[in-house]
Amino acid sequence: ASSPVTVTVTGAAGQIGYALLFRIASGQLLGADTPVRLRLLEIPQAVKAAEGTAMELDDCAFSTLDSVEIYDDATAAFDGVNVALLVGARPRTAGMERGDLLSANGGIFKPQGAAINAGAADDVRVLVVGNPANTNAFIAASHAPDVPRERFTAMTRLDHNRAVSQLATKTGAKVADIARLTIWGNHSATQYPDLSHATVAGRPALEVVGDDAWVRETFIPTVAKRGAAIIEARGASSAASAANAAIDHVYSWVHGTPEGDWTSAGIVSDGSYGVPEGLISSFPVTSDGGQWTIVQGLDVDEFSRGRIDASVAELVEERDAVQALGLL
Ligand code: NAX
Repeated sequence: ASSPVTVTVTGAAGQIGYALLFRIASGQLLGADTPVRLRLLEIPQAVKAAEGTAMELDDCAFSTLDSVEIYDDATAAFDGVNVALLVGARPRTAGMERGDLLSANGGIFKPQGAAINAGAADDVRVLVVGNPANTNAFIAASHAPDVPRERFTAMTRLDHNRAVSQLATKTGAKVADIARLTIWGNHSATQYPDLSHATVAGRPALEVVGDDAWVRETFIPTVAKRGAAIIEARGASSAASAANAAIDHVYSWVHGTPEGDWTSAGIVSDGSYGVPEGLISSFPVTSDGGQWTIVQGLDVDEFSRGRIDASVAELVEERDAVQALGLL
């Protein structure tokens, strides 16, 4: 077996944390041959709950789990970290203005970015799950000037997986037959789930569906509003599916994406597809096991252009707002 990999999870005592930690510890994140040194970061009030989860992790007797440590200090929690999963964030509560939301999250992601800068391993990979995920990743990256910006990513894999599932159901195909689907832009209601390059068992998805109205009036809003539909049904936000998507994102990053296919991830823009350089936006991406690469050369028709531009405009607004608040 290889030497242990240090994985730090923030918000470890939250509901996504509870769905995520056991899968990481059991080897599903990095593989069955890679021992995991798990670190849980929480706020002081939630440390006791995290200790309870750590007891349960012990009780699983996972052969892949090297150790579990609990922290309420970011600098210590990220010292030597190889994979950082930033799940803990300040949710929007009733009556909260966007500025308040961004400030509260700046207060979390600024020090965490600085702590990653101070102590992370040279090969660190960061995934931000906590919302607003793209902008939180942008804030953290801005406070980690010594870490290459492309190591900071934001999760849109849950949106991607939701879109794959909706398309498979509509076409009667298996999920494994769906390829080349893309989520563009922000992980928010403005996101653009794009079927224009997707295939179903090798055939163009739009041809198989044969119904533009379904794509525009049902598919896109269903994917974009799925989070709200889950809250409505469960009385709590997506947790197991979000944890699953976080596992998928890191697994694809570390193990690579399959030949001929791609996935979706929020990564730093190099200016591709007219997305301003430096923004953390979702793109069609492949991984070679080391780094993400934006799939190049896709045709963007007028409808797609409008949808991508609208979501990217929201990312620009969020960036300008955090800049005005002095969070960068
Ligand atoms: P919970 O409220 O259950 O858990 C959040 C945890 O974070 C709490 O235990 C809290 O104590 C902890 N926390 C807060 N500040 C912290 C800090 N500074 N350091 C360490 N821990 C801290 O939320 P949960 O349902 O687990 O969701 C977590 C985040 O994921 C939320 O921001 C949520 O909006 C976001 N989501 C993102 C998704 C995505 O696709 N990118 C989908 C699912 C989810 O909605």
